[in-house]
Amino acid sequence: MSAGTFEPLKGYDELTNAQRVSRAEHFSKAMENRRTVRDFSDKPVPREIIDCAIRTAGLAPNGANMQPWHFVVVSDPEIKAKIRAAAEEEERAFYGGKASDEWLEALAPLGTDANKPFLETAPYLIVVFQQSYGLTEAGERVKHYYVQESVGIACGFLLSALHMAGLATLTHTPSPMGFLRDILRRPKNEKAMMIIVAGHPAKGAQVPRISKKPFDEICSSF
Ligand code: IYR
Repeated sequence: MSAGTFEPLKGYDELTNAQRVSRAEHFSKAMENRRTVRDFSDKPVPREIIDCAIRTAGLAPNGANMQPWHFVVVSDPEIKAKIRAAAEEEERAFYGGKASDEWLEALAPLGTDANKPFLETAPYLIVVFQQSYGLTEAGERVKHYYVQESVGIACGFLLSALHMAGLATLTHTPSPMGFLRDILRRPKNEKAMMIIVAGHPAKGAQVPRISKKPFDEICSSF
């Protein structure tokens, strides 16, 4: 076993506490406006925003720095159409009997159904894959750790980056998602975790009126 090499920590500028508080508040306010959007416009988005946001996602803390993720950016209309067709087939099964009544009742206020036109309308689909294990060039397996946690955090970074760049996002999780590995020809060590739809909202887009739990319900202190 060899010990790692170390370098000085950079980037924690000397801010005053007032500046730190102000930054925290600004970020929180900006994130307050992020909503899951289901009504997208086909207005184009510069690809560099998507790449930059994915670079941000790749900075997420993760198990043993294995970076157990892969992001596939889909803008090709034919591939989007294939993904939409396969997702809608799964969703029809979900809404048509697979989902429990309790689950469907929980979803009712969101107004979702098996139609997923945004999978074709939005300019970009980012399909996030988790790598259950790594594969060396020689085809040997490398163990990955805390895969779901790591990829979940990366998705959070990605959603925040896209939002801060002014784009609307939607986390879409057709279930099961095996078709994504086939359509996008990903290797067997990868499993799709979610599709992040990114673009501009349609003009006049509406979102469900939802409330957030009060702070003292989501946080306690000792
Ligand atoms: N995957 C389905 C159902 C769905 C499930 C949950 I939990 C949501 O928060 C939203 C939707 C769909 O995308 O419609």
